[in-house]
Amino acid sequence: MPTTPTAPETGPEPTDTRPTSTSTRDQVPPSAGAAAGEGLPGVPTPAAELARVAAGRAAEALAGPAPVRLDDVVPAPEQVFPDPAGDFTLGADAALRVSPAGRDVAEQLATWLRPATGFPLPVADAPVGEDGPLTLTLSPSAPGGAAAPGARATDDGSGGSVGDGLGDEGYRLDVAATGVRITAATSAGLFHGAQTLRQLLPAAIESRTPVAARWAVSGGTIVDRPRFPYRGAMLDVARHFFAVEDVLRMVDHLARYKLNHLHLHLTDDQGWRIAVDSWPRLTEVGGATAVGGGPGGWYSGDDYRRIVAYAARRHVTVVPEIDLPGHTNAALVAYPELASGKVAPPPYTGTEVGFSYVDPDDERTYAFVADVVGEVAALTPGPWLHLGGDEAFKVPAGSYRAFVERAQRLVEATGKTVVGWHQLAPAGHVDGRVLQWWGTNGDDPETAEAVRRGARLIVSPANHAYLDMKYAPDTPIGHDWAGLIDVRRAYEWDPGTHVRGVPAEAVLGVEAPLWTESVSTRAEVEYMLFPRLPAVAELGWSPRKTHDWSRFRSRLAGHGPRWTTAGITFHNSPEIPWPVTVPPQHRPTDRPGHDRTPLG
Ligand code: TNX
Repeated sequence: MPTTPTAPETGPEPTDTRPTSTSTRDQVPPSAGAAAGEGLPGVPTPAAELARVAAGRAAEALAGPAPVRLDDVVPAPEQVFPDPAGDFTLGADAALRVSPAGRDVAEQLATWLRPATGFPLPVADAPVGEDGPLTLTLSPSAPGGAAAPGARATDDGSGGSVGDGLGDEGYRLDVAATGVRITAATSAGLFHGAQTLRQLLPAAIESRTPVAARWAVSGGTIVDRPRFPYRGAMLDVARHFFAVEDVLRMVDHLARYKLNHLHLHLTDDQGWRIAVDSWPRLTEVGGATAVGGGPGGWYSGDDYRRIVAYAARRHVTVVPEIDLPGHTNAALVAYPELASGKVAPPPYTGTEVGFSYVDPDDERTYAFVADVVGEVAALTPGPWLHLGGDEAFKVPAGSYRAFVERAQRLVEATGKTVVGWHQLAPAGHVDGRVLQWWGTNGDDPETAEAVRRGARLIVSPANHAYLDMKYAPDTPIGHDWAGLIDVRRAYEWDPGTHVRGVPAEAVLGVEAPLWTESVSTRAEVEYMLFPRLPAVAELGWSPRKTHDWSRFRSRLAGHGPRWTTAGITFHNSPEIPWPVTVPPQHRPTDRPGHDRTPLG
């Protein structure tokens, strides 16, 4: 049963007070003012050139930076129709007008925009059709909309044409000199449209304190909706535990880039992180350890509900994972009767895998599985429950299959849809079952066969989508067993065609897992996420037609100043042509104090 959260939402409140830069002056490459040859007719002298650049910059400082282009949004929108005559500037007296059902999204948008602008931005109900400077319209019959006359779509036709419905998550954003209107058929669509508008404002909008800037938005229309319905990231809270606030902040990161699922890897050898009332020692004993001997930790039912509710408000669905039958040492320490030898193993704080398992031949194991999945399902409003299933190397194939088939039915009985790592493939199908493929070689006949039997696929190729892989040999944290994953490698693959024999229609979407054997602070999490998370987000959201590495890297470059202003740690990858405002940042710990800076 879905559980309604009772506690009021308290998210990571904005507290960052560091000064920010607002001018594109900083975005001019150092060489931009370099002089051409001296004294030649028609060629400026160095002094004249410097004077010209200085005058240009002075004018720019007065006028404010050129607005972000509509086609600079990440992930790339499906269709973009620029209108240079339609630039809009947000003024101090602007109000947000919203159709009543969209009120919550309007309140969130106002919360993002108030700190930097210093504007009051009141939110008022508005009947459909009565536009103001910022209008959000939620209308179940919202059309994809008519394009501006003579406008040229960037769409390739594969994702539908202008005028089609916006679907469950699509939106339309119109910017004219008189105002901005966001239209959607669902509040998820409206929310994605609001995130797009946030990106179209100057990077200074991320400041937590008022900034004097011209809050200009490029004119034109965006009509946008996702390529895949499932776009996610995973946080392993078992190897190292992460506080509720850290998880909420990760939800904010996902939501910025229109990712809509947060998979929490809640249990593993090194720790059990979710309270199960009927088996209390799971957290009391099994929650007290972590990789490297750290203190561990766990989420109470209320903690977990708070995460789920915070995510839901941002249109992110939590996918809880209880990893079975392997990766269970913490559970065996707490309840030795679940171990095949009926003796508690020592707590495990190393990083090996594949040695532990619950006893598949003992009925008590199935009572345990039923209780755990029953309680976790009851705390989880989303439709998914992830059963793990990976690396149970010590369980013979026949026993493994029988265990998984029974466990799948126990999940089904809770009303949730089974998700599991692709090792589940040989087990019998249950309705709607989803496999998460994490291989490194797209030739996987067993997975393709499970798909023929009805399974759908979330694709997480370890050599492209694993965020715990190092960027480069000198990345201070992370693994390299699946290779190095720089930003280009994270971007250069296609979830629709990656696994041979699996048609694009069977692909539910894409997910980027972050395993945390070597990741233990919020800054380290962010360092591994950024800038690769936006690359994965774009693979999940944008039509294939927009895929273009050289455009992507330059679009992504503009996000560096946003992350800096928002206090988000990121890897200053040499592949991205960052504007010079981006400070050198080679290690996640380079910025003392940053780890404690929450984000709204
Ligand atoms: C494999 S991928 C695992 C995890 C490790 C990870 C490290 C998968 C389903 N299992 O247990 O943490 O590699 O990269």
